[in-house]
Amino acid sequence: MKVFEKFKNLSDSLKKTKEALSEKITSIFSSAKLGPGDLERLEEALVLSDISFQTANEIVEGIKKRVSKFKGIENQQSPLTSDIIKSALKDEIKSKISKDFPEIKVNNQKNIFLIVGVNGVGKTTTVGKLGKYYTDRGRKAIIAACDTFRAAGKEQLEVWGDKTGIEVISGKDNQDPASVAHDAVQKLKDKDFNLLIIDTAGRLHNKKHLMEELSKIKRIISKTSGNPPDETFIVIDASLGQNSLVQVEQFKELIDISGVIITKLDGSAKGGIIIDIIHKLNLPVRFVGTGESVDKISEFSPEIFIDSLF
Ligand SMILES: Nc1nc2c(ncn2[C@@H]2O[C@H](COP(=O)(O)OP(=O)(O)OP(=O)(O)O)[C@@H](O)[C@H]2O)c(=O)[nH]1
Ligand SMILES: [Mg+2]
Repeated sequence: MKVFEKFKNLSDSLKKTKEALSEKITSIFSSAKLGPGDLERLEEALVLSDISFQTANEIVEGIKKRVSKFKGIENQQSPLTSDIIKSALKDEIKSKISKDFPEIKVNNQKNIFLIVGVNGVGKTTTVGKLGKYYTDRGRKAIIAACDTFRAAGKEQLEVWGDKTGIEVISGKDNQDPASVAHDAVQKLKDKDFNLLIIDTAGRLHNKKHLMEELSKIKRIISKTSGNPPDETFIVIDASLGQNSLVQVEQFKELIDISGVIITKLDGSAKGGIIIDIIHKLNLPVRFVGTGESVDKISEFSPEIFIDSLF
């Protein structure tokens, strides 16, 4: 496998975020030499690009530290060039998102991924895409429809099964989703499969019974397979910006989340939240959804992210 195939479409899907960000910062960097208010304006521009106030502030403070000659800006002696500030900005963001996270847990074992998140963010689509992604890379994947709550929840996943040729484990309408999870894990154990990806119904953190249902699914997975899911990925919709950050925080309080998948990056200018997810929430961003069709998924790379934005 060529390395860059893992990151197919990542750069393209950041186009809107890049345009929005550069539109906001270009005027700041348009003069060759920067004046005293420029870093304040830069901070505002970062906030407008859906980076949280706290992180934007830290980035600007970091730039000040990086640029040893910064005093020159403040008293307007030997002012810094925009190139220096731009490269300090890039380095500062890079340092915030380049963390030593472990690899995604796909190994020689039979692995299980649980996919969670609020309504409509792109969970089912992502399960279909991930099934294909890993099948293309030699895994023997099955997918399970544990959304027995929404009418047509399982049919939607079955369509993905038809599209990709991947077997779908599903139950009856309104069947306890934990029992579907049990059947799926049993199939993973008994048959020649080595990756199970489980779709779940959309839910809000404040719906207590739905969150308990999720805990039950996790418990049944652990009991049936002997281990908790290898990965529990929360899916968020990039177009919701900082709101999706709140969703991750709320889910994180109730269940263990091991990584984040960001969908609809192709249609959003709010890719700046990626910085907060990694820096503030200390969670890896594992995949991004870059369109509706089956191959529109990419692994995430901090280096490509930075290089695409600046
Ligand atoms: N442009 C774009 N659209 C996406 C992407 N991922 C999902 N979608 C669209 O988002 C919509 C919702 O996707 P679903 O997969 O049904 O979302 P869900 O989270 O399973 O929804 P519920 O099960 O109702 O909670 C669909 O129209 C998808 O085609 C993406 O990466 N890019
Ligand atoms: Mg769904």
